Formats: sequence, C-alpha cells, structure tokens
Amino acid sequence: MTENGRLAEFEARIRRGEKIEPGDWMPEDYRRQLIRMISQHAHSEIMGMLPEGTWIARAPNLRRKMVLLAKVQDEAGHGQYLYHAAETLGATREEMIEALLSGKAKYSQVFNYPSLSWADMGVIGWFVDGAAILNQTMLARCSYGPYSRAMVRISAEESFHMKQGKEQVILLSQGTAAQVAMVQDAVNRWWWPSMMMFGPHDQESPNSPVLIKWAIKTRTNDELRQDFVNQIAPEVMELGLTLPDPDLHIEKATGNWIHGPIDWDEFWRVVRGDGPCNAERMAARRKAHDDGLWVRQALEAYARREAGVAAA
Ligand code: FAQ
Repeated sequence: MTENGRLAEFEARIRRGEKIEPGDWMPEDYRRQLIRMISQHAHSEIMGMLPEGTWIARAPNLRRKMVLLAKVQDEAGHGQYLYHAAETLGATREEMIEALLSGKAKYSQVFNYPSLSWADMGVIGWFVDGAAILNQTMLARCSYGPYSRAMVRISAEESFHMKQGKEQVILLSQGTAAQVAMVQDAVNRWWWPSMMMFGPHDQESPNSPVLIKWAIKTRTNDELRQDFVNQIAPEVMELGLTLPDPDLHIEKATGNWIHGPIDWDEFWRVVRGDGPCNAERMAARRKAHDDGLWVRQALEAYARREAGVAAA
C-alpha cells in the first residue's frame, strides 16, 4: 500500500472511532505528538507530587495524613502508567527522564507555584485535580488505545483526589475566621494558575488542529477551560468565598460564566522556567533521581543475575 493509502486507511479508522494500538501503522507526526503529550503528562504527574509532598509531614491529623499520602502516591502511579504508555510508541524511559532532568521537557506550569498553607491541600485537590479530570476524561476517549485506557483508570483516582480537596475547602470555609481567611487566600493564589493549566487560547494553540484531526484531543483548550469555570465558580460562591476575577459574570444568553483576561506573560514565564518554584522543583526532582541511583543499580544487577540463571 502507498503512504497516502495507509494515511487514508488510518484516518478512516479514526473516523470510525477505532482505537489505534502500538503495533498498528501510524503517521510519524501522530507518534511524535503522542510521545510529546504523554511524556509531558507523565512528568506533570511526577512533578505534581512536590507541592503536596511537602505537607505530608505537617498534616493536622492522622486521617488527613493518610489521605494526602495516598493521593501523592497515586500521582507516582499515574506517572508510571503514562511512561509505560509512551514506551509503547518507542520512547525510552531513560530518554524521557533525561529530557525532564535536563530542563528540555515541559511539565504543567501549575506545579511551579508554592503551597504556602494547609488550605492549599484542599484547593489543589479541588482546582488542580478538577482541571486535570476535565482534560483527562476527554483523553480517555482519545484515539490511541494505551493512552485512552490509562486515562480511564487515572480519571477514577483523580475523582477521589478532587473530592477530598473539595471536602477540605467546604470544611475550612465553615470554620473559624482564621480558617476562612486561610482558605480564601489559597483560592486567590491557585485560581489563575489552574485556569492556565488548559493551555493557551485556541487561536494560540499550535498543536490543537492536528491533535483534534486525529482525535487525540476531542475538545479544545478553551472549551475545557469554560467547563471548568462553569463548574467551579458557582460552587466557590455558594461557600461564601470569592474568586480573584473582578470581570467574572454569567452571560445570560449561554449561561456560561465569563472570566476576565488571563495573564499569558506570566504563563509563558513559568513554562520557560522562571516561575516562583521552577528551580526548587527541578532541584528536588534531580536529588530524588540521584538518591534513587542505588535502587536502579540493584534492579539492573538483579536483572543481570536472572538473565544469567536463565541462560545457564
Ligand atoms: N503547562 O499547542 P498547545 C495533573 C505548552 S496532570 C506547561 O495548546 P497542547 C494531575 C504545550 O506543551 C496536568 N506547558 O499544547 C495532578 C505546547 O508546547 P510544546 C497535566 C503548557 O499539547 C494533579 C505549548 O504550550 N496534564 O495535573 C501548558 O495542544 C495534582 C502550546 O500549547 C496533561 O499534561 C501548561 N499548562 O495542549 C498531579 C494532560 N499548556 O509541547 C499532581 C495532557 C500548554 O509544543 C497533583 N496534555 N503548554 O513545546 C494535554 O492535554 C495538552 O498537552 C495540554 C496542552 C492541554 C496541556
């Protein structure tokens, strides 16, 4: 079959809603886009452990500590599923990790902000995981089988993450004046970074057209961001809290909550490495990688010994 014939057959499969599997023919650009997105997603899960990880030892009671530990551990698991999904496309774990540690690879900008109070644990769960779920529920329907199946499982776990966060925000919003002030401050700091997670506006998003054409994304960045505002804004206000957006209002004709302008200069500064915690996060990740060297060496030695036993 000619290259054009293969492409036509591939696109027909996508139109029929079939999943593309690892051994199937696929255009190089489809493979490249998937490796880019899945590896960035995996890095985000791993880097995303850091803002919450710092609070595990400071959780206010045993129940909260157990929940937070379980959540942070889940994020490590999500990173594992996603690295595996990218490996099915020919990327190696070593290449992906090297790209992260060298600063070449991107990861979600939202994890380069500091978590300053216990209330951040609630707001990160509600807003950051809430934003992630909207995006991941869409990706669970994507055309690449391994990514789509990983997303089904990950989204189920993220839903627990979001609920535990929301429960904490509800509780703090009904607490003492100091607790209300603490949670309002966390809402103020995490709102815009969470809104930015969906990526640039559609007309500024160079990857979206091809991702949508090949059903990797089935909704646009702005569509998902709009769903997020519509879902979160009324619930935050119901709790007597406010969002740091003076332009936020409901549009009568559509029922949509319309938000004010997003500071894209800040977004790009953080993506390019100059956010409040980029250096700290990368240093923590590099240290964890160095500290884990003995584990990797032990695993390699074990694998060599097993291979030797099998060959004998
Ligand atoms: N941060 O053309 P587009 C989580 C980059 S997981 C940094 O619109 P695309 C769970 C983008 O890579 C959160 N960079 O890009 C959790 C591109 O640069 P490139 C992560 C960003 O791919 C919770 C350039 O801008 N989720 O939170 C960001 O079509 C709590 C142009 O943008 C995923 O990764 C950003 N926010 O759309 C864990 C989901 N946005 O690569 C722990 C999978 C854009 O060309 C605790 N990814 N850029 O050099 C996606 O759905 C998409 O990749 C988007 C971006 C929607 C993120």
